[in-house]
Amino acid sequence: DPDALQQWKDQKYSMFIHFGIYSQLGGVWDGKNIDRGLSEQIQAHAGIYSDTYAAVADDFNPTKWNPDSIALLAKNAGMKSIVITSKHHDGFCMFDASNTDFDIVDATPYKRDIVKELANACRAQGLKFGLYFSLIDWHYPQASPISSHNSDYITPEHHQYNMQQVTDLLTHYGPISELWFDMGSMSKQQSIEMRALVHRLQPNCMIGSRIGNNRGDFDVMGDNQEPDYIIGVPWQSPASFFDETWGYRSWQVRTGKQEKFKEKLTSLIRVASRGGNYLLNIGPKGDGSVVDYERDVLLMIGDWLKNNGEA
Ligand code: FUL
Repeated sequence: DPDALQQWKDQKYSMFIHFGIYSQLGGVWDGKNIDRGLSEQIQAHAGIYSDTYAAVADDFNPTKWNPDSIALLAKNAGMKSIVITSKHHDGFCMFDASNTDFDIVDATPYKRDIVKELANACRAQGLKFGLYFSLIDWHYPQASPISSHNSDYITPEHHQYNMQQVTDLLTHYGPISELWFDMGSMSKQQSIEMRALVHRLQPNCMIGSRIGNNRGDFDVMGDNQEPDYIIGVPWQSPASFFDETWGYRSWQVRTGKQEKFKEKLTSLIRVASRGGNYLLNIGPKGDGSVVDYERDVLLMIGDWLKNNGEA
């Protein structure tokens, strides 16, 4: 649908959220700050066994998670949509998956479907709602094992498993504006099947290029990458506050807010003026609260946009 494509392009600025049981660890394992790799991937970087890692879900109870205030924050920041991690590489589902109990409803004391409640909150604020979905999975036994490059092939069983979860996500959560696939290497046939499934269930759902094999509707740049050339297709730059992590890191050293505000606003303007979408990430804490620093910088950008007639 050309309208859906245009609407997606017109968003220009959106919120990315990395939230999962890794948020609970905040970049710390066994009393040590794990400074290798991104904190949402701590399972791999700290070398945690799958069963031990899965037990983190037993204590995941983000009672301060407030979908309505997150949606309001995005709106006040001048953003037009929210894209949240429905499943990251650790395989933990932030929705009620039909084919595993390793999810927010079945495996945690919280028991509430985070994807569903955020979808509703976004709709109430007039925001679009999209989903990040990791194609690799460190929990599913039939998937390729953890590797250093995260781009292993997807086994036939794992592909069916992912297809079922994408079906869940596209049938129980209302209109999904984009599906942000990540990592793994699907075969051409698998990418074709996945694309067909998404568009059969929701023809207006835009697919990110990390689905592989040129089967995306828009190009996703490298993490924190901004092209300095004009791209002929719709595109997006995913951005994190700091290069080191997307998921919450309790010991992150943060530069001054004013400096960060200028840096991120500059990126937003650069991306939007070249026709791209800027997808700026927040990493809420394990209790579900938003990091003050991130909220403050987002609101500074939102105020600037309002004062300059851009929002
Ligand atoms: C990457 C992932 O491996 C990171 O953990 C993060 O989710 C980033 C947005 O995409 O490829």
